Amino acid sequence: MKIVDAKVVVTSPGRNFVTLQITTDDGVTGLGDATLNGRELAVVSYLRDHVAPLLIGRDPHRIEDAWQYLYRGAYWRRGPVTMAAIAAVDVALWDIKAKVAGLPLYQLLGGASRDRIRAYGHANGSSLAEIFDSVRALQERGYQAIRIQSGVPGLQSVYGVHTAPSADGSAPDVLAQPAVEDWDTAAYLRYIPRVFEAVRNEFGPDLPLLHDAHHRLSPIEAARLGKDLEPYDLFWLEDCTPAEDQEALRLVRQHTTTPLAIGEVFNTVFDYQTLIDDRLIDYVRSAVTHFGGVSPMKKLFDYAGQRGIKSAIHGPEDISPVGMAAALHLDLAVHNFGIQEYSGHTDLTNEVFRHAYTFQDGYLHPGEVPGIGVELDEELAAAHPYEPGYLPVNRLKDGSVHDW
Ligand code: EZ4
Ligand code: CO
Repeated sequence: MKIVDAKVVVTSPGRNFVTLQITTDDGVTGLGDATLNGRELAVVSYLRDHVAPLLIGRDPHRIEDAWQYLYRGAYWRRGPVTMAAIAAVDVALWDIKAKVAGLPLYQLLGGASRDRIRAYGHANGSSLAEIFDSVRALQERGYQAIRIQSGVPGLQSVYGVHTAPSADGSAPDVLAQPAVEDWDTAAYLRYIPRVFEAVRNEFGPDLPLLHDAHHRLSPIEAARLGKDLEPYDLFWLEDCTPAEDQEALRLVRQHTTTPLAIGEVFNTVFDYQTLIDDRLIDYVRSAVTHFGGVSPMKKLFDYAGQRGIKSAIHGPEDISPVGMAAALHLDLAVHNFGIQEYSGHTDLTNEVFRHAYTFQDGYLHPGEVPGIGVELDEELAAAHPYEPGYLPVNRLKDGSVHDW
């Protein structure tokens, strides 16, 4: 078998998605997600200009060789653009291999280790009443684990808190110019424990609750938040400190028993080396889409599992259904699965990317269709072309930029 075509499709059915479609001389196609929110076209160029020409004529079955060729062969390694591009190739080749085998991808990853995949959803609100309503709405959709993001008194707009809900219950956080949000760590640290106290009182001790600090705290601030949240028994505190600094988590770890999760902006195993070796975290949060694909994610989970650390693949709206499907095949197969983030997509997105995976009673399943189980509707994709978009930026009260 030979690769005869590698096409990059950019579509914006509400938000931008970048998809690689590889075709073989037998007419088999494979899809890979390469969406890098707010920097999409950099990956498009990397794939179109630098990767696609290298794929033509290759044997699609040699997935590991293609991965090593693109990773080591470029000389310039790592980084989100490179690793999103490599991820799309890796997943598209796994899709092809599984289709040729006539098996859903999870069967090639060792088969199912579980029957279904527990998901968590995103609740949010600018008041406690709004948060409670949002939790109830998720429970009605079946969710059995819920992330809570709250507005903070005195702040105009805070990460994860949406004012204008759209079809899937979220609001676009992507604008043509970066929105400027405000931030005050002291106000946040004072307020968030009160939110979790209220949510626990309202919903009882059994509901798993999560929270994302989105890389905004210093180590000592994160340590304080972790301690203050201990009475409310969080499933995890996510991304508490800026992700570049693995040593920061050591200080947090020394002070709190609140479980820690990190990794959505990581792109290789080297970002985790200290964190895993020294057991500084409980969950690895990378996305198949940003970490070089299914192949390195499987290796990451096997490595993390040796330290009792579990998987928790990143699954926001800006991971396309292609990236989500790839994640679900891994989730079903790996033994040390923890939880899967899942917000769902708009109806239009689900039409552009028709998928076999399902969500029911709070649990996901990748389905039994050979490959990853996603079909791209190219005509509908073309009807919704790329729209420039940025994530917001954060500024403190004195006007200086803070982590968003
Ligand atoms: O802000 O994917 O846990 N989920 C997250 C996401 C990220 C977006 C950035 O593109 O933190 O909502
Ligand atoms: Co996050």
